[in-house]
Amino acid sequence: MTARALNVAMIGYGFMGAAHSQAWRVAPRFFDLPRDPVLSVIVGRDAERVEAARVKFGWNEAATDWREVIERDDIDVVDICSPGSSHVEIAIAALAAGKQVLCEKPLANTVAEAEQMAAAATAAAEHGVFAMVGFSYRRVPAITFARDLLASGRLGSLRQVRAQYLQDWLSDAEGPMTWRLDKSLAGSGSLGDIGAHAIDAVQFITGQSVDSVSGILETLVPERPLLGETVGLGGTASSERGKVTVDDVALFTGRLSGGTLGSFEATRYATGRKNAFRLEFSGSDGALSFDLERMNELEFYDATDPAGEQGFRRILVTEPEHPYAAAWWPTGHGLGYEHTFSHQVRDFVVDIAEHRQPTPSFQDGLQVQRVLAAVEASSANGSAWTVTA
Ligand code: SOE
Repeated sequence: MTARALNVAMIGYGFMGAAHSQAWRVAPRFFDLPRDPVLSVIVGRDAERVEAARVKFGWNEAATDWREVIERDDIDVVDICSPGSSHVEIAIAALAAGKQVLCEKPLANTVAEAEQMAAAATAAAEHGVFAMVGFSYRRVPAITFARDLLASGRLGSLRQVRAQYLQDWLSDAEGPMTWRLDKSLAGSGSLGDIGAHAIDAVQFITGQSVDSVSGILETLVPERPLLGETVGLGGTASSERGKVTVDDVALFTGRLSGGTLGSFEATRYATGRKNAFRLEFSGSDGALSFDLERMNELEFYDATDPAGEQGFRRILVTEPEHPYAAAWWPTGHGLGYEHTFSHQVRDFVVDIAEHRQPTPSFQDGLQVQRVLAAVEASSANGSAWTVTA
């Protein structure tokens, strides 16, 4: 039997628009889905550029007014891939119009916006209309598997967590401005863009929430050449300079609800580190270590092994019994960044078809937003610093 069509409208066509387009296209080819996603409408403000994106990413129609699109009866899902400043308005309007919503992370630019979104999502869920936030790394098989190992008690009691998200694409101080460096569009810098992933992954894997933090934020390069265009990662530089209004580096410590201590670092200035999202969990009976630059592997240390045989073992997370792996390639052939978005589509479609709240919910997104705000507050009031006597 052919699955009923699920008509998707996607707002935005930059980096995330490309990743989500691929996922909507590919997920139903590898997973048996209860609904069949149709790439119906791609939406952007610039008619010419959104039409070019439509052709490139394979959408049926292009449109420039998201308000008109979300009112259409033939649209089932609204997928928000535009900058953070637009999330609150689009998500709330889409939920009110009865559309299932997938929204890129971080959920919003402020806690107040995230609270409004979470309230709208709670109200909509009562009518079978659901909202999910796109913390796609939860769907890296090794990360899901780390969560499973921890939940099964293999690490004993968890004592410490280390999370680092290291990139270097801003390390050239003459690199151009992008919307990601403008607080009014992005909300924050490394903190919200990649630190949010670290917070979500730690909370997801440990099942604990980050309840208090002490942090410092720093902007290393305060001005950059302006771009001819403001949205997207590319563009041509002009001779004018724009002010960077977000953090470049975020460092913080956190206490988790179960008593575990965490240290966190998010930076786009880690020279030589391209997309090193590293997580380490130390427990009384074992430890786990992950690095997104080697995303098919999970290192596991079993402290109950005989002393002479102890050491981190490298698990290739590509066996059919590993999360998501059976749908793809034979053992050992490996997955990449884009697969996480296909897994996200798979889980989202299954949950909404079964009238179940998908995770992470907007409430989960709000929790991450509260942590981001707490780090900002801690940095602003300087409480992280004690001057050496
Ligand atoms: C998307 O999930 C995302 O967080 C991007 O917004 C970041 O810029 C990227 O580097 C990691 O993935």
